[in-house]
Amino acid sequence: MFIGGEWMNASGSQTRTITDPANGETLGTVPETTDQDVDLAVKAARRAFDDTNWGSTDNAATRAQLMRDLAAKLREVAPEFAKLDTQNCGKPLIEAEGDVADAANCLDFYAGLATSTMGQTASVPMNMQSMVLREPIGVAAQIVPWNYPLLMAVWKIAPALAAGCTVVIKPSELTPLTVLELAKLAQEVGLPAGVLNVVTGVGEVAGVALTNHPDIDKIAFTGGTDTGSKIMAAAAKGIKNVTLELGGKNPAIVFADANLNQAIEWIAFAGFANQGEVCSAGSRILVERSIYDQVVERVKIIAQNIKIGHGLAQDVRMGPVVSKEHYDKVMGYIQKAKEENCRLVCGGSHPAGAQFANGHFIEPTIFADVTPAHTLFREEVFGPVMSFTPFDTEEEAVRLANDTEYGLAAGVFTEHIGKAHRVVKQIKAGIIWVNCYHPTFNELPWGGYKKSGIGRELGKYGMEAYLETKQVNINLDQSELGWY
Ligand code: TXE
Repeated sequence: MFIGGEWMNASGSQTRTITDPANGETLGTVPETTDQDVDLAVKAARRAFDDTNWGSTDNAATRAQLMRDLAAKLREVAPEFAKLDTQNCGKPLIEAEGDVADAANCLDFYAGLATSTMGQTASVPMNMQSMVLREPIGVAAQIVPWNYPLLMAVWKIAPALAAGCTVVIKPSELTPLTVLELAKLAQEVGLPAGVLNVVTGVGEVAGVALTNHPDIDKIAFTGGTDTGSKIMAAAAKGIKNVTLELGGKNPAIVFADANLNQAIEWIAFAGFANQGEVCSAGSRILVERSIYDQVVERVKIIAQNIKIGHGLAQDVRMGPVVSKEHYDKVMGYIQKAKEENCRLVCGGSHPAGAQFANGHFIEPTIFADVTPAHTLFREEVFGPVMSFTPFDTEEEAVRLANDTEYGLAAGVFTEHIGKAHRVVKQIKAGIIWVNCYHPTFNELPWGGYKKSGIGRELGKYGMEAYLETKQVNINLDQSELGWY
């Protein structure tokens, strides 16, 4: 763990073995953090916030420089970080390389915002000079998942540091390695002790201790909706500011007038990128009936030709899912879809071959003729499993798209500009792609409607999540009050 600028083991001296989900090989061991360790980390972050000038406005340029230095260091060692994320969570190297590049850019983007946060002045009645100041919230507890180990951490660390907060971050117990490596780089560039602390360990111990700690001011979480609900309950007890980025059951609507050659590839990418372990994965494909069979068939051909394997191997575009537990969960959804008579178009099994024997691999899987009555239409699988559903009218497409308790992302494929805008306005989701799927930019807000979360990450919106707002009224009038 990295606490108060020092590397340490857990007080209980317990450890956890971290493995490669593609072959079960051991990658390392990390400390299994206890409540006591979390307390140490929060106290270190508290001291760095309360007793140093880290968060003050006159330190903003220094914060920005440190973040740029961290981004530069990360770029220097990008290949090692990409390799480590691939080994730890299974994603293809080409995706991990993109994640590391995005993470470095995210640090640079927020370095820019560190020195450009501004309050406001306001015109009010009475002879007052009124203004609104923005200040860092304080100590941020950040809990991140395993599907983008480095990138999700940086999406949280970067705006917090830029705002002047201090951080205790807990990576997923499955994928802590690149966050620990990032802390090493932070130490190398001279980030002051206590500003960034990393605790490893399971959610039920380290996560609970962190979200219940009285000395934190803010909780930011990305993960499953059930865990999000528990975290919100913990935040409610302490009246803590909370940001949640949760799951999705995201639709992509394909109209008959779409550019099909383009749409087909984006649709496969929507569902199968990162093994489908993406909160914004396009997992419910709604297709206008006249092109339905053709679209299902063409995406099937892509799915059957996706190269599966260890993410480090050449040309692999799908690795294993993250763990045995998650493999069983995804396989359980496939089994259920079969039992509920969804039509299996392709995949649905562990791929055959000795090279897959010790890994949590699942074939790219497509079910067709899925209706809102099916579990597959409603529940987030978080694996390489896509469902296809036909529709007849624009109204029906919108109704099906919104027929979910989630509202993170959606895709719309059409060459008709008016239709695209009409549908975009009606879909209740925080992120919508038209004629593409998944491109994500540091400049733009990321987050969901409905059960997909609360608040936004990225862009200036992501910075807002770490800033308090203070009104100040200065009386310019010299007369006495005359009230009593
Ligand atoms: O996630 P958890 P899990 C979805 C996806 C997946 C499901 C469960 O559908 O199948 O969630 O995955 C920490 N207090 N997503 O169980 O539990 C935990 O240690 C505090 C969507 O792996 O949400 C880890 O660091 N922290 C998603 C983090 O929460 C707790 C990404 C996420 O783990 C905690 C991942 C607790 N009580 C899964 N319990 C997305 N939105 O991208 C766990 N944690």
